[in-house]
Amino acid sequence: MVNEKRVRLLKAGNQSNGAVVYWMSRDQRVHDNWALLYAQEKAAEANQPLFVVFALVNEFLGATLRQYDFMLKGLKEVEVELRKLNIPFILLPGSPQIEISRFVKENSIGLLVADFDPLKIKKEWKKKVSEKISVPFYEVDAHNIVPCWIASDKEEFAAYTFRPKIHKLLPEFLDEYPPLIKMKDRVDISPIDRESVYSSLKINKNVKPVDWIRPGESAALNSLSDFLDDRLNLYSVHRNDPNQQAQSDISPYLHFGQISAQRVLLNYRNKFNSLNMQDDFPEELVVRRELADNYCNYNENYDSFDGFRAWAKQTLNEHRKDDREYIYSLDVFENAATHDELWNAAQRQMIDTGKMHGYMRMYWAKKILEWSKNPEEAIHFAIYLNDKYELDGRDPNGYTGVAWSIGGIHDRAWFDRPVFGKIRYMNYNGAKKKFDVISFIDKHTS
Ligand code: FO1
Repeated sequence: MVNEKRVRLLKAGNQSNGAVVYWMSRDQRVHDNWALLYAQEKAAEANQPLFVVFALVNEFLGATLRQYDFMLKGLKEVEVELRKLNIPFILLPGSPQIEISRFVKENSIGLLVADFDPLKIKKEWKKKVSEKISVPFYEVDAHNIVPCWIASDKEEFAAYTFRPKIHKLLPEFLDEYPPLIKMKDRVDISPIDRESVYSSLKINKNVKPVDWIRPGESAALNSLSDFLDDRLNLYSVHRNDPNQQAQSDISPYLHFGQISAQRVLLNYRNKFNSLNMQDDFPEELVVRRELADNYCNYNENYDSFDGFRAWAKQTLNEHRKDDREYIYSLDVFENAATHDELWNAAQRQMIDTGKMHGYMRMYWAKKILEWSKNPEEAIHFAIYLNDKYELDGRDPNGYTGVAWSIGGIHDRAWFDRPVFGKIRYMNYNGAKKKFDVISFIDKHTS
């Protein structure tokens, strides 16, 4: 059974005598998916068929061919895997508020389940769908281990205020997933004409797909076991060294929901037969990631200057008129053409691989603050570039990372200095103390 605390009713309604639909969006996987498990429970209770639908939008927050390629290959695997369980998967191109509500009506669907997502665009989609349907509409947090609304009912100040809440609740929610069961009868639906759907996408095709990572649920599980078996010790020692392949590299899979953080933590715990939440990896995977969902869920200005805390706004405002040694346009940043070879190398790594190293992301964003006309422009540039080139762009983690770097969200005030004010400063010399910047630059200088 799915823990009821993972579920909340978005819209009441009378469940009619029809199939149950899981509207898949954030959690694009078949196994380890609480939203799909809950939808199957409801279908079994009502003795009704179960459909999974995915509303495919033409352009999602600036996503390019790079991200759509990764996502669509993952969805292909979802469709094949669901068919083995007699669960039809339907791709609905177009705007979700129209397509989902139309699907519910035309197929006299009896109940609708969606997965949780703190982003504004997703809340808007759900609001519009709620207004057009009259059947019960549930939302399940299939992304977080501790459901976002259970972990905290407000915007948290920092990791140290949030961590104890997560640690206390984790035992209740870190439970094993039940298996998805095969539905008894096949429901045949017209196969998806993928080619026409894909060709109708109006996306920027200049940002090419990457080839270093295989998309999809099974590749995600393989990548996890490789990491746990071969690279975990490297991670704890070298995770902040951009020259080592020491990061887990599962963030693209987590972003598209091709693997669940709960599966990752369960496998991590099984490997050690115990779970020490003080370790770096669980801290990053659970506390930091759920804190990002908390920030985006409870602060609708998560992607702008207005979302910053009063102290940060004040200090940045005090320094608006400071001399900027360099001021770069978006074009100069995008083309990695600043005066700083380290910054340029990080930008090229992101353009070439779709994944900038975690340590470099902080340096990269903070330098955009230092070399932009004002903080608003810095945030815009950082989000634009991150979402255009990162595989895991358009994610609460990304917005929170930019807000931390440029607006000190979840960080404390530091010593006052030009441009940054009390926002934590990072510079080339600091990076040089941490890792071999010359070889990082050589590696990423085309
Ligand atoms: N979610 C959808 O429901 N439909 C889409 O067509 C869609 C496209 C898309 C493209 C790039 C990307 O990074 C994310 C995309 N998402 C889409 C959302 C994604 O599934 C995640 O829910 C959010 O980006 C993270 O919260």
